[in-house]
Amino acid sequence: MKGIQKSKNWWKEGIVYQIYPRSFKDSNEDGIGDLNGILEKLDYIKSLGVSIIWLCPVYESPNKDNGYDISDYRAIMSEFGSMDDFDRLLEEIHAKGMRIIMDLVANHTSDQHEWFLESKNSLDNPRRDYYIWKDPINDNAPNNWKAFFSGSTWELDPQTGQYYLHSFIKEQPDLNWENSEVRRGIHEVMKYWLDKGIDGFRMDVITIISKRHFNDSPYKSFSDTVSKIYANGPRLHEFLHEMNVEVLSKYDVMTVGEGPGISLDNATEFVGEDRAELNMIFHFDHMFIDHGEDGRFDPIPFSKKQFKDIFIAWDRALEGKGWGSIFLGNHDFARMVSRFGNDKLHRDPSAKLLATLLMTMRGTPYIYQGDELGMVNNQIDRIDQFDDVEIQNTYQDWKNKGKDLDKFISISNEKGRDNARTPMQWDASPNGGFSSTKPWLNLNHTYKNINVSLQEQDSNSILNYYRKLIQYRKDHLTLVYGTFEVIQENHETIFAYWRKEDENLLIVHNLSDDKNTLFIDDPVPLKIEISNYQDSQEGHIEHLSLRPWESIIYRAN
Ligand code: ISL
Ligand code: CA
Repeated sequence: MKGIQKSKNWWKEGIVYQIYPRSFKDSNEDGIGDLNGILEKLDYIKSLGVSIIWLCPVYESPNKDNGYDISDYRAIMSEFGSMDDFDRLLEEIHAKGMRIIMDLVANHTSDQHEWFLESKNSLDNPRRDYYIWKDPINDNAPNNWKAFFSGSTWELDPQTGQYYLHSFIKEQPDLNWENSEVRRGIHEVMKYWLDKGIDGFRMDVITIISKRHFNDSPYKSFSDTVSKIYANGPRLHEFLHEMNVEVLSKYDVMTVGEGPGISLDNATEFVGEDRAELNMIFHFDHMFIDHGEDGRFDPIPFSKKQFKDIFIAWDRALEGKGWGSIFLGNHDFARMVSRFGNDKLHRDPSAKLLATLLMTMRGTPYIYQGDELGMVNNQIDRIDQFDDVEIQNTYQDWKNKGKDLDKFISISNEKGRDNARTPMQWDASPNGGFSSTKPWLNLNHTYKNINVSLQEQDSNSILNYYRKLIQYRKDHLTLVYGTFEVIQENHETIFAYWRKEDENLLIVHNLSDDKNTLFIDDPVPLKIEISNYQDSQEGHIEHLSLRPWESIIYRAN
């Protein structure tokens, strides 16, 4: 078989666990998760069997966007601890045989970063050109661009009379990557952390660092503006290649690039083996499956067939050319079991099915904290109980436009980012074992029934199912390097595929609240390896009848 799928690598065999530090574990009773909290829970993380930790931003930040607005790339946010705490955590992670990757947020900084403070100081400041400044046009913003979290992408600086570009909130000014000093500055930041010994980066909205032009967007829909104007600018791949040559190629590290605008057609430009850019990317085709023209607050229905087709198409696009990343949730989306499973009638089997999908498709699996417990979406009734700046800004926008605000709250409960950001549910004690004081964001209402402590005691729990699956993936490298061959591709709800290499594994999932039957051509004797139901069918099966959300890993002899 061809190239990339075969070449062995730790980041292909690895399983990533994503930590949102603010919500993982509070060690000093201020209601905010921190680095020492993560240190306290390293044995728990290790017990999952995962091998790579992805830490969301922990750098110094005014926290307008929870750490994605960085004011000093070389310092730790004081709420999270100190550089000594970080160094100890790094050492312990390595001592336990795990690795750690960090978030690199390089499209923008905080407006409190010294580069920006200097840049906005005067028109002729040496760092003026570190950011993107434009003159007003007819006393107005330079163009009609909309920011990701609503409003214009332009903010007027009264002191110098120019506007600066911010693709996200106004406290996140975009860096000017055309300036080689900016690029060198970011390379130095990367080296600083890599020289400390970290094992790689997840690169935040890396697809939008090269700006195409600054003309009006002719597109009505925001997603078109993003994919056709903001993302994939003319020098993007040049910048990524340069970063690889100058920095990444000198270390044994992994990289995963994030951002809108990555599509089936251009994916291999980022991860093609011959490109020397990135190892992996996060595309959003399945994550935006329910986004209408106006994005997440304009939700649309989707079918299970669409969902499964996206994974099939992506495996084909990367086959032999690049390596995939498999994820169903992160800190930017609602809980995966609430979106793609059924968190009411079938929470247990559907959470286990989605876990099986993560561990058996081709690509490196990423688990988001709490998903290993089957954590579900939250239920909030008042706007002031939300933290997320995206929710707050969009609420104001709806309010100004006279739109239905009750509907907005209900969409935020279903789709908003805060769902993923409530504190980790460790036990049933008053603050869920996360902290001894009131947490920065209220716990999800389910924490008394869904928590680590309860699931540790139950050999059948979702948590223990994750452990079993992870161990199985580590013992069966066919799940990493084997082929991916879909059967009965047109089935509306059953997703079934072979993974073949040293052994032949058939994985079947019924993505449905109903029973469904899979017809197997050329049946061979099948033995159950892992199943989320008792007494699943095995043997010589022609018609495989699957119960709601039943998911089975078979081995053929
Ligand atoms: O998730 C998205 C929209 O719902 C994507 O369009 C987009 O890639 C995402 O908003 C970018 O997210 C990343 O950068 C943001 C930060 O707020 C997110 O937490 C981070 O993951 C700005 O740094
Ligand atoms: Ca704390």
